[in-house]
Amino acid sequence: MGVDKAEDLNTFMEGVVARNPGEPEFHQAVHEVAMDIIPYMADKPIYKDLRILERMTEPDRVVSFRVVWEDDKGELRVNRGFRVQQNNAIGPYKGGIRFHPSVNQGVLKFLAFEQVFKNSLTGLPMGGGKGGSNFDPKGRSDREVMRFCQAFMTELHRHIGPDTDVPAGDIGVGSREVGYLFGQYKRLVNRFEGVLTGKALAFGGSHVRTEATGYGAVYMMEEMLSHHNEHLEGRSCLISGSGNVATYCAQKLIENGAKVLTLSDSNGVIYAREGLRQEHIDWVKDLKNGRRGRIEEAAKEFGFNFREGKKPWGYKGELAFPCATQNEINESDARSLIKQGVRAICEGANMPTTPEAIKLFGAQKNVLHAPSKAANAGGVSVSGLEMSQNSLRLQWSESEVNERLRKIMKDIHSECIEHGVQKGGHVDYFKGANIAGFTKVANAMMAYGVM
Ligand code: NDP
Ligand code: 2IT
Repeated sequence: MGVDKAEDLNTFMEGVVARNPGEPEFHQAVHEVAMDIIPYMADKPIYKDLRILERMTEPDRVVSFRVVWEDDKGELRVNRGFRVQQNNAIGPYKGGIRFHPSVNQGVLKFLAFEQVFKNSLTGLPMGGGKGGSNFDPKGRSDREVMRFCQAFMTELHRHIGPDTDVPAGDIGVGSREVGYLFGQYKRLVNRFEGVLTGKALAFGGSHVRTEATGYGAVYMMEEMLSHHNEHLEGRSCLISGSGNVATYCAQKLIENGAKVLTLSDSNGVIYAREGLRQEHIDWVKDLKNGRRGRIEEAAKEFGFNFREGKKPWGYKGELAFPCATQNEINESDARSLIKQGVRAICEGANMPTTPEAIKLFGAQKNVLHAPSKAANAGGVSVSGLEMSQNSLRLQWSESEVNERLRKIMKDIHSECIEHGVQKGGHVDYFKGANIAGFTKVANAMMAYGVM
């Protein structure tokens, strides 16, 4: 980047930081995009004159509300709920809901901002949004989770709708929570409509939505490798997390003959020297969705190694799939992965790599690195397909949805190549995804005039 552009970036980021105090994850997400978009706009003054990037960093609106619910002991609990409606230039706001104690406005603004670019990349008509609460579902009974979801939706319902804003799951929100949320919405508005995605198959859900994010990340990895004349088969893989994204990522890798060495949760990492098998993944899914236990139990059950408080990045593996949470690969994790010969990183989680780690990977010409907004777009893509099916009042077959998902991930990869290929053939997937995601939204915003 030239001196002028670097100055532009600094000035722009100073403004973002001043307008959004105390929101470091949001600053980080904007910086990651602005680094590529500011140089891209240098010879396109129209974007700059119309302050498109500045407008994109300002959410259309942020709704914050009180959620009061009763626990099993009859005590009242108070949480905070949010919905960030970031941008609806190309379609209704669309994005997940996260229930985790770390949720705050800044975290949801980073996720909503990212979602705008991701949803644009899918090629489907979806704007970007994100919501959630600092509610911690861990250790809560089903009934407590139900009462919380009902209280949360009692406020949220007035802000969403099938053509306005369509939430889905994210950390701490899976099919159980989507069921409770959808049931309460339906009761409040007295209409059966596709206001949430990730619904169960019995009430308007789509085949492959549960699997879509993990499968999509593997399809993305396949595309990256095959672009470089390589394959998944026989490759050793490190996966973090053991929730929705991690388990279906593992499942698809195993199906493709790769060797999955690790899974993790916030307590530590399990390591299977011989590789995990499908029966182990099924067991982990039951553990997490049924008993809601800890990953350490899988180590005890199957004799795997367990390292408390550790992440997978200290192990040797060729392909890394961070599938837990933001900033889970820091500079020293990146050094360790590079030292152990990592070939590619495909981000299942949102913004799992710190800026310092991105820089380190970027400096290695033999390391491929797909950013979350491209690599995990499979989930929201099938959500978009769920919305289409709901509008049609139809349900497509599993193979039809899976084929569409494959095609969308292939197209996203092509878009990254189109905008991200560098001299010498190295692909900057971050740059490619940022530019491709940006242009569609920016052009729609310009068509609407000043607003
Ligand atoms: P789940 O709630 O199903 O699983 C989350 C997993 O990540 C759990 O193993 C959890 O461990 C671990 N985790 C969460 N927070 C932390 C933390 N602070 N430190 C260490 N481990 C943590 O969520 P998902 O699988 O749905 O989501 C995982 C990631 O993928 C998130 O970044 C999400 O935004 C992203 N994503 C999800 C999509 C989806 O369709 N579900 C779509 C696109 C992206 P523990 O149980 O100990 O908390
Ligand atoms: O981060 C994400 O893309 C999601 N949590 C899925 C969003 C969705 O609307 O399916």
